[in-house]
Order: sequence, then structure tokens, then C-alpha cells
Amino acid sequence: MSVSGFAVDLGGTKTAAARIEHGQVVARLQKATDAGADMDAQVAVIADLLGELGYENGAPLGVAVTGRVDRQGDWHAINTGTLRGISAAPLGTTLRTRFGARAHCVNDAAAAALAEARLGAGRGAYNFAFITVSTGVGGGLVLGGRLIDSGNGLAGHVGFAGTRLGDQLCGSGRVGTVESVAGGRAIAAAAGLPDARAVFEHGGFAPVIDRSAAAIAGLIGDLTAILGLDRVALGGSIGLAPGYLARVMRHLEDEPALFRPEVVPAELTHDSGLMGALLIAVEADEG
Ligand code: ADP
Ligand code: BMX
Repeated sequence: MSVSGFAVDLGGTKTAAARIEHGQVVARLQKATDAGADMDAQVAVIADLLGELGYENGAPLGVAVTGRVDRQGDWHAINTGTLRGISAAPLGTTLRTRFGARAHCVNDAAAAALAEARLGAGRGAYNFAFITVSTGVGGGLVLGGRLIDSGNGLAGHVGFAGTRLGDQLCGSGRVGTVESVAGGRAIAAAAGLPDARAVFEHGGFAPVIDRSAAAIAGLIGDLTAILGLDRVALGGSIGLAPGYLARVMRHLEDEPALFRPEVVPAELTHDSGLMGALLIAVEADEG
């Protein structure tokens, strides 16, 4: 599908915005996300980025955000350590008031999953999962060609499943989640460095990175048992970091063959959330 319009991908670490023409990102900007900002401040940043990209009110606009987006379009941080100022925020209504009726919002990993399923690494798979290893660990499930959703927007939040490698309290309120072992904030905390990027660049924290990869491999095995996945794509800056996927594959070797789907990198790399947000907005528009 060759969509044109604008898209935003607001993650726990960075907020990216793009102008997309005929399915191609033709201009892209990004800014660090303010994890403490409230919805109005986040929307002001979105408006600035869109303005710089030449957005005019009324153009198709997809906004993907970290956190769950319920069917009313309200936005909720699940891990309240990632976004501290977002609780039942009326994002859908606010975006439509500010940018027009063609603005839509969706969870970031759900958007990325749909884009990968349609245009990227998930093409041809019947039951497909996208997993982002980024600030947190997120996911989206496209089963029999349909993106799985739920009224409360929680569907697909695979990072909040449990792992036997975890015993810490997660910002979601659950104990021992995959996110609390494998996500960027967890990696940084385990290494005592400011962020996960610094941990990778340091080079001396292989066991911390490996534990993250092991938790993701276990998650892939569990999801495969439940959903009969035939392919999984990994995205996010950690999922796409050199050597990370290979570590996940090594741990997956410990699983019986039945629980080992194909595991591949996200083909749209850092643009899957942007592309998926616009796809969803355009489809919602067309009814
Ligand atoms: P977001 O979570 O905002 O969607 P990313 O997918 O970029 O954004 O994930 C952010 C996490 O990835 C942070 O923990 C950051 O430190 C880490 N990161 C960013 N770049 C790299 C890199 N080149 N290698 C490893 N980790 C990285
Ligand atoms: C968390 C959760 C998900 C999100 C995932 C990846 C919050 C704020 N976010 O599991 O909704 O999809 O992180 O997001 O609860 P990212 O910020 O790592 O890209």
C-alpha cells in the first residue's frame, strides 16, 4: 500500500516524525523524549516537529506512542517509570482538535508490527510477531493477517509477560517481567550506566546484554507455544544493535525445534513505527 502523509513515533527515548510520500520516508526528524512531560507538552513537541516537516492541518497523520491507547483514544503509560506524566490522557481527541479529523493514534509496537507484516519482515508469514527491544520491550501480533487489538489497548504488550530470569518489580506493577530484564532501562540500570547505548559501546557488559537476549529468546518460545508463530521480527535500537539478534538465536537453540520460529531483523528498521502509524491512520480514514 503506497500511503502519503505524516507520521510520528514517540518512544521512551526519542520522538521521531516523518513526511511519507508513496510509501517512502522523504524527510525525517527526531528529538529526545521528555519522559516527565505531560500530554500537552508532548503534543507541543509533535506539533513543532510536524511544522518543521511542512505539515498542514488536515493532512493524514498517524501518531504512534509508547504506552497503551484504548479504544476511546486515551493514552496510558503502563510502565510509569518510562513516561511519568501520562495517565488517562485524551490523546485521540486532542490530536483531532489540533490537527484535524485525519489524525489517529496507536501504540508504537502495534504500528510497527502492522507495517512489518504488510511491507517488511512479516510478509508471507501466517502468524507473525514484532518485538521491539528499545527503552522497554513492546510487541504487536498479526495473526492470520489481522493486528490483534483490545478495548483497553493492552493486547500485544509482550514485554509485560514474565521471565524466569527476572525478580525485580517492573514499573508496570508486575514482578519479573521481560521488560524489567531485557529493556534498555533495565540494561542501563544493571550496568550502572546512563543508557543502554553506553552499555553496548562500553563493551564490558556482555553478561548484561546476554541476559536481555536470553529473556527475549524465552519470550519467543512462550509466544510460539501460545500462538503458533511462524516468524518473529526484532526491532528497536537494541533489537537491531549489531550482535544482539545473534545472541537471541544462540539462546533460542536451547528450545526444542517446535518452539523456534524464524527470527529476523525488522526490515523497515527504525521506520516501522512511523510507517505503521500512517497505514493505520489512512485505513481508519477510509473506514
Ligand atoms: P524508543 O524506545 O524511544 O522507541 P529506541 O528504539 O532508539 O527508541 O530505543 C532506545 C534504547 O536503545 C535506549 O535504551 C538507548 O540507550 C538504546 N540505544 C540507542 N542506540 C543504540 C545502539 N546503537 N546500540 C545499542 N543500544 C542503543
Ligand atoms: C513498554 C510500554 C509499551 C511500548 C513498549 C515499547 C509504556 C510507556 N510503554 O512496554 O506500550 O510499546 O514499552 O516502547 O508503558 P519503547 O518506548 O521502548 O519504544
